[in-house]
Amino acid sequence: MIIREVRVTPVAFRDPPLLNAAGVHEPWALRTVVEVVTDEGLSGLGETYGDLGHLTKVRECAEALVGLDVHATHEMYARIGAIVGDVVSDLHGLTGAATKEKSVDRVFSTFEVACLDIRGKAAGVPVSDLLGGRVREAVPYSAYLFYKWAGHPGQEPDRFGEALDPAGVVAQAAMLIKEYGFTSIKLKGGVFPPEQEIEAILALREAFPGMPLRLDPNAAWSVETSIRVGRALDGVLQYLEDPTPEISGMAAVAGQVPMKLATNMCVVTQEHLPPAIEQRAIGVLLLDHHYWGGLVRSAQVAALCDTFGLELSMHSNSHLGISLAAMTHLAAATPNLTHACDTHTPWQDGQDVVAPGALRFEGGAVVAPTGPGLGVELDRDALAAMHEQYLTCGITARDDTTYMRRFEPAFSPGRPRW
Ligand code: GKR
Ligand code: MG
Repeated sequence: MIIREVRVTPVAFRDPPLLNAAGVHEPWALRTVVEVVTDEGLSGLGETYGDLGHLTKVRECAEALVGLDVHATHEMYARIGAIVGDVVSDLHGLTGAATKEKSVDRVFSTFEVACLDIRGKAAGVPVSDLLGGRVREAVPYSAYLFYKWAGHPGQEPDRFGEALDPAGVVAQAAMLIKEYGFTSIKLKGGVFPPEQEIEAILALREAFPGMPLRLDPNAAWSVETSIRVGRALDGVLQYLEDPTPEISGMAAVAGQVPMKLATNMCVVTQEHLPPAIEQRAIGVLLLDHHYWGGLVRSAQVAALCDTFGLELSMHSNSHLGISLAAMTHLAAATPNLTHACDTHTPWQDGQDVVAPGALRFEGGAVVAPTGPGLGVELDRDALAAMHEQYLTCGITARDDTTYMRRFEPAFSPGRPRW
């Protein structure tokens, strides 16, 4: 099955004003949709970041893959590595520092997923079968809470409402749990002084007794602050995610707090694993196939984590249904991915490039598609409309900090901040 054509389409969709350590989400989030078409007429889908620097590399690589067999992933990785060349950074740093390896992995991932979609379709099996087969029929996701403004400044409030204090956070959790049935909760922190975020977590525990809780300040705290917060939340948190920057900082916290530390910031490529394991910096790794080099490489990292006794969860950024399908296939086929995964799906509020119906939440879990490939199909009208939004929205790269500074000119995203 030879690649005959690769279509690359950047899209934009509305995003609420979600707050984080880097600033606040802009009114539009960007993604790139990739369609790989073979000589036999089969096509496969991938989804990746939409930032212009990354998109440019995806476009260059798309041309270089024409003529390659969809099974030739080593050759594909080599060609992409030669083209990506240098480090391609993002502006927010919320998934850790960019490295050359990570830049290549980020571009490769989307093509790899599209090729697995094709291979699944050709064999008549779901992508999860190509990853070893499903060990769970549905993949649990967590209610991913954000502090947020009522609406973007100058616009009408959105339907999610304001969440700037414990009561607002609890109300948001209740809404997401009612709509999706989630059975665990993650709060994005690093927005307010840690004492206020501790209060929010305690309010969640009171409102949802027994439900696993996580807090993720995206490395906004010093080692001392992280230890203080970790001890204050003894017995309350399932895990504490990226309290402080760097493997060495996480290692200094890890031995001093009662709960496990998780990361999607200090361990983001293969080269980070040996020092993190040696220094016992983390107990949980958040996988993300978008920057861990696709589904097969993520499965290999999962096996390595099993060897070294690291637990697994899954990271997300604002995404659409192709990514949700890929995440679900990976999680369904990864035995040691036992924590509920993150997803931004509720914040997209029904906007999607995939035809409705293929992916559904039941009791907070997405039922793993059982049809051939990823099990999702493009909604071409939606794709065209979202591409038009990309062309007119005026955003070419996610920049939470600059957007925040429009409203709070003195805002500083320095990490650690507290
Ligand atoms: O969407 O603002 C956000 C999140 O903060 C995201 O960008 C992070 O990468 O979800 C992520 C995380 O767990 O760090
Ligand atoms: Mg995180």
